[in-house]
Amino acid sequence: MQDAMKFVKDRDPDQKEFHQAVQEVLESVRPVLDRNPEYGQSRIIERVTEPERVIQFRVPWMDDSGQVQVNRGFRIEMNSAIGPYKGGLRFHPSVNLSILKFLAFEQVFKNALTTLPMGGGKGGSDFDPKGKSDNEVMRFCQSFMSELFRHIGPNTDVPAGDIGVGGREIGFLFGMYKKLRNEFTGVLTGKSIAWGGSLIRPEATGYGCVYFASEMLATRNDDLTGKVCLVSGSGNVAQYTVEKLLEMGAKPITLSDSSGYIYDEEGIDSDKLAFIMKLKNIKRGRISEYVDQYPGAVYTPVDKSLDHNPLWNHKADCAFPSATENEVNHKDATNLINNGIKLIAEGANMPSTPDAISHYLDSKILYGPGKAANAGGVAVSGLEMSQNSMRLNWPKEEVDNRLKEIMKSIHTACIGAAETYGQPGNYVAGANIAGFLKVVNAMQDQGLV
Ligand code: NDP
Ligand code: 2IT
Repeated sequence: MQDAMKFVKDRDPDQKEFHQAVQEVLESVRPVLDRNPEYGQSRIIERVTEPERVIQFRVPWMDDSGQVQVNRGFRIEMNSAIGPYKGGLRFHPSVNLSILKFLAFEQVFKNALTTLPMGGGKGGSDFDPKGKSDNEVMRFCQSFMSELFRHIGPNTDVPAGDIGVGGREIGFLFGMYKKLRNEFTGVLTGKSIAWGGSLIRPEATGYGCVYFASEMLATRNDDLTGKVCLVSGSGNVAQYTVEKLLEMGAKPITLSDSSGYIYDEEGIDSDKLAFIMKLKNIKRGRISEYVDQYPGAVYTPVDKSLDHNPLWNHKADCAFPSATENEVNHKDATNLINNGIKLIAEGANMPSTPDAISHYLDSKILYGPGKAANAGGVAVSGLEMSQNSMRLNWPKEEVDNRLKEIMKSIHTACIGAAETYGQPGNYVAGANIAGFLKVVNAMQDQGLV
């Protein structure tokens, strides 16, 4: 196993986020490899860590002032053993091969956990939609799709949203794909309900994460009623996490963006959430504006000189990191635990650093890693694909019930795999082992391809 990690690091020494994601999975699946020498013989680790295909391309576009801009576009087609490549597109200045390979690698096992037939992929661009006009975003999306279209398709690779890619961007991307291919197909998910989308897809990641948290709490005869919750981010995942928490009778007290966070001691109720949704999704404003509207709340700007994020240092029962990778470090984990946190459920991908995760596991709190807890988004994307294939739309209740069942079955799979491999209650080991087994067994069946 150390050889496999060395193989991965030597090949791409600079891809530290990718190494972090691989290291975590390898540590979890060690007992699986020990019990099943055939995986070593077929060099399954070296194969599963190597993308099937990496596409990188130039994305030229013209801004509103007539200047030519040049961004980079990517699509990592990581693994297609159990279905077409599936995973989001991220538009953020931090996007590079390491970030997208970590996300694609996580996606492979997450998608396997959903029980639906989806392989794993991820893509995006270093384009920053912040501060851009709708027309600039449209021109960028059209240029991006004018290359991506030749690599994707409803049975090949089905992208969706992620950071910086929501309904607006999916609309522009879909329009260009349709024009170039002269085909109306389910090639992207997260589409508007009026033209092929699924009900509950916008809500799915946040709702799913809260359903997963409820399942975890139920193992300790507990539930979300009255629980004080810390939520980070204020985008798609954070918003619908708060919405479902409120429905479950919990009390969310924080939200953030990359500039700072708000703390509302009285709780972010549904009126306040409606304000946030309008602020973030329509006005594309900043979370700091919350305190202008609700002066009882406190806004704290990011202070890069601190060794911790003060958002994670409020007394609370549950935490839902829902912004970005490595946003909870060891010091934050210590603060959370010292303040009596009972549960952490990750809406974001890899939001906790490896030493934060060790701390959670040592302290025996309930910890739901992203690839299990946030799988509801891609699960409903899978349901959108099914509906598109049938040319049907399921009612809201049906999609929501299927989402609930899927989150329940992911929870059961995690618990089962963790127990089988001697680590009861460890959802990291459980998620990694259950996802890994499904993917690598399919790879073994399909030969050396
Ligand atoms: P959005 O773009 O809707 O929102 C992202 C939020 O996170 C914003 O509040 C943003 O603040 C904040 N954020 C982004 N980057 C950083 C950063 N570097 N530092 C601090 N804050 C940051 O994205 P989503 O809500 O869709 O995604 C959030 C997380 O959830 C990501 O990790 C994503 O991979 C994951 N995820 C998303 C799924 C989905 O269906 N959308 C499914 C599963 C996981 P700002 O506006 O300042 O950038
Ligand atoms: O990280 C993720 O699972 C997503 N961004 C959703 C991917 C999808 O295809 O819906």
